[in-house]
Amino acid sequence: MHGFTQPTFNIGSVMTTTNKLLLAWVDEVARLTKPDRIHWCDGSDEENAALIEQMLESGDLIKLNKDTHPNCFLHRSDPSDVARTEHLTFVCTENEADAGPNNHWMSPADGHAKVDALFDGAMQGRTMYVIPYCMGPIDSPLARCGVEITDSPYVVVNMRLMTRMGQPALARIEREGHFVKGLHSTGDLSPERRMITHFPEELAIKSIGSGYGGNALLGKKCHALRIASWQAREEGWLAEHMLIVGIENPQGEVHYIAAAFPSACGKTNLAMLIPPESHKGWKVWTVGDDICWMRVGEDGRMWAINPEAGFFGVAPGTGAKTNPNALAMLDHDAIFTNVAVTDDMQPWWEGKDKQVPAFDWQGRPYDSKNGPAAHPNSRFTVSAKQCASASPEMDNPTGVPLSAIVFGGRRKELAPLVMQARDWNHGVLMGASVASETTAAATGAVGVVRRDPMAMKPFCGYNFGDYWAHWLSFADRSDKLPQIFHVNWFRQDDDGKFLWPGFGDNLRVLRWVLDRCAGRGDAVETPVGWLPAKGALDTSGLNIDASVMDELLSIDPAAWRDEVTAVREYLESFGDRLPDDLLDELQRVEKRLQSEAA
Ligand code: GTP
Ligand code: SPV
Ligand code: MN
Repeated sequence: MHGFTQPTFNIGSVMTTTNKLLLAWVDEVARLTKPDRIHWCDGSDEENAALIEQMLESGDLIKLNKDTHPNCFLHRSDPSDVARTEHLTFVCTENEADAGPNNHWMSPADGHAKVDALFDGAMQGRTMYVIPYCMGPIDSPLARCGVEITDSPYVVVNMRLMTRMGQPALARIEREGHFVKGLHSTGDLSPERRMITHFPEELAIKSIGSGYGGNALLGKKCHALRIASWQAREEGWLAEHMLIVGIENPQGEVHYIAAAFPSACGKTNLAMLIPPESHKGWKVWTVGDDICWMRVGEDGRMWAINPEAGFFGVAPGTGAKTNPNALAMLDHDAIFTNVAVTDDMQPWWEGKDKQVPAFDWQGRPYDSKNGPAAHPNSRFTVSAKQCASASPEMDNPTGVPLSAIVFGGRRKELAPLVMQARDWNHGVLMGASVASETTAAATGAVGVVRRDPMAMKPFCGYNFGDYWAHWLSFADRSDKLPQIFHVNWFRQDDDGKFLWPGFGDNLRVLRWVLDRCAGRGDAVETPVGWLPAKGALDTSGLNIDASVMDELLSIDPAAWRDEVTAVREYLESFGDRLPDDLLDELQRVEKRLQSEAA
């Protein structure tokens, strides 16, 4: 006997629910996890203030300088809990092949048994928070609701910034009668007792042992990508690891682009870019910086929404030159995780400014011998409303129409600055072939090239073979699909210096992309795709050698033949789930590369 008594519910004044499913699930979870209290989150300012007060007292949050950064707080996570842990992330499907070789698999029975054993009594002495949330504009047919149960007040205050959380979400859940169930506990933070499990057939998530980002804010990667990608396949849409950005030209026309880059490879930066000096009259609108849900509309175009309401962005590298829009939104009402602080308690990270850090991300007096002051995966959480470039379309229930889809990776070599796919199927192959150097966003080695198809390697909730077949199926649904491109901002010279200035100057590349979508923009054909013709990319006002541009905008057929061999080996590892059309497409690229050699 645990001496367990039914906790008192604080429903009543503001929050209550008539949804029997939700009540029964909350009750079932309470019986398993045995919290001292249950709190239904309404998302109000008062609730948020009380939680922050409580975390300041417990030391979970540290107040930052109230003059330079009003309402900003620092959270230092456990030093063993600073990034997503992909080796502890599981997709639990009845049939192993449905999860695919791209996921760690467990049977649902095994998954539940293992994770429930860890949840048994996990919330003793703690408060259990029930967080109803909506991913996407609250009145959008593309939006989907979930409920996260957690014992972490840090998760509650982050979910409030990242999602539409509280009463309106609960009202929608009651109207619709269904929701994604996400159960989370920080447990004892021991990596040995950490598991992030997904049950797509039950629309359920159970995550324990981590308080960090994508492991704990279940609306984000767990729901909006792993579970949603599964739902999207069943329902005929796409849930992707993509930013959404609107590009306004001097004539006042706005065109939208969605772009998939792996974690810490430039989505937030591209979504908020500020045009270079030479680009008077251009403006960039941020619709989303991490996740995109899209479907073909009645007009045949691809329509996209950002299911999130805030940004959980990489801090290091965010500076006045690189991403001024991001820097400006971080001087009030923001939560920082694992950044350093100056002696007057301003948040600090490498690349921010010339100030000197006093304490590092672990709270130790800063000493360069201990490595960077801010953790390389330190992050900020902030409401999207604080972004100066936030698009008014962010709340549009129908979303925005996409002109282009861009894939990309972080590659020192090989991949040119930009190339265009010949058609949709070739574009799907381009996406499926993406490789990128690993970053600090996940635990493990950094800088190792790995395949990261569509930037979804850690996030696709089902077999990649089926996923590519789903992508290919869109070719039959419409003849007005976006054009597909591939970019690489990260080419380096022999000294490890970036060849392309990146950041604001990436607009030059997006302009060529949009020109191509409009049937303009000069291009040359290569075996792997269309590249900008000489002079087609506007480099006015840019101090860059012609020889560097040549290097960025050419391909090395011999290196690409090796690449394509590696791509074939990778794709074939998906066996009979690999769609024939994708292999046919690959074969066409191989043939073109061979005839180049002949
Ligand atoms: P997640 O939030 O992990 O999904 O990452 P993200 O794709 O949004 O990456 P983000 O924009 O935060 O960029 C990650 C790192 O790449 C930061 O340190 C940036 O400064 C750096 N970066 C972004 N864009 C560029 C670029 O165009 N060139 C170079 N050299 N670095 C860039
Ligand atoms: C990523 O790793 O791609 C992120 C951060 O955007 S997390 O929320 O931790 O997934
Ligand atoms: Mn991401």
